[in-house]
Amino acid sequence: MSTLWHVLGAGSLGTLWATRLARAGLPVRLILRDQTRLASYLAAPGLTLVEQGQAHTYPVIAETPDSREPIRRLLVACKAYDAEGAIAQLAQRLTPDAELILLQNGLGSQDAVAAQLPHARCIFASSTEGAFRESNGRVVFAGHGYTWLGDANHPLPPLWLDELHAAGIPHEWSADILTRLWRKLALNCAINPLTVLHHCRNGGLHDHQCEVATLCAELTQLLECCGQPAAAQDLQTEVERVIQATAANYSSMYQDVANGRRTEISYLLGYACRAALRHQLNLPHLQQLQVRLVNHLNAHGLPSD
Ligand code: NAD
Ligand code: KPL
Repeated sequence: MSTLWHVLGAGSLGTLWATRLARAGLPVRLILRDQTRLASYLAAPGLTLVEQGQAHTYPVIAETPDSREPIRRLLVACKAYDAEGAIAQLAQRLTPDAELILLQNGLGSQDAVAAQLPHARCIFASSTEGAFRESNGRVVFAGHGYTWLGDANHPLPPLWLDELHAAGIPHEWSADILTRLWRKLALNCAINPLTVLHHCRNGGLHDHQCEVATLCAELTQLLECCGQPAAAQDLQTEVERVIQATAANYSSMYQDVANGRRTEISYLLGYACRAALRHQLNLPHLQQLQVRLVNHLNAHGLPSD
């Protein structure tokens, strides 16, 4: 009998994972924020995944954090700024051998969760899959990609990776998940804030090549100083490649701001600037970028933490 997959968060990635696991016949339970959200889910139960224009609905059972059932395997699919609080609510329900998969972008939230749960295994993930929520319970699979999973403390992969395989979730066990997360953080720091400040698609950064190059040089210094030389390698070339490959897209941060949603700044640029400060590293352009972004968010009535 397979272990029940508890999925925290019925947003884009949570639904993308829950529907594919359910489609493979694996047991899935959705954890919703509160009774109000549970009541509206129960009014039209099931999660819908739209893939290549085809919608399929899967009958996933939902509950709230205060349900009593023990949790052995938990996919944490909320935003980075919600992760610590969400886990605090569930801590009592986690079994002594519980495993968590943390899907959050950026850095900082994973360590905060792991520190709360010294006995649980926390597996960090970095994903290039793309999905967006069309309406409550309905998610569109927008970009095929990959999810790298890893555990900096235990090199051995968990046996349930087979279940991801069965569910058609493209993934790879990564011995250097922190390098992947740092590399993605650096890419996001070099691209996302500038797209917000210049109000442009990723490709619009072709007009700001000097600014991008200066940021890449400072981010390279930061990665090397933080013991992440592999994540620093050829960073500028990679950033330029991503800008080119995603030229027509709006960055995730641009979309958050455009839709009046809180950004994950504190786990991306904020994390980078705090790391620089800790290492007494002077990175004036990165720090100036953060000041500009915080001012921009404040001017738009959005939180800057
Ligand atoms: P989302 O906002 O679509 O979904 C998050 C969900 O978590 C929301 O439904 C929210 O209500 C729920 N939630 C928050 N706190 C909760 C709590 N205490 N209990 C229960 N539910 C709670 O976010 P997303 O786009 O799925 O992103 C999740 C993470 O994955 C982010 O860190 C994001 O950067 C990363 N990511 C997303 C994508 C994507 O394509 N959407 C791709 C790669 C990485
Ligand atoms: O991950 C991204 C995002 O928009 O968050 C890319 C496309 C790499 C831009 O930084």
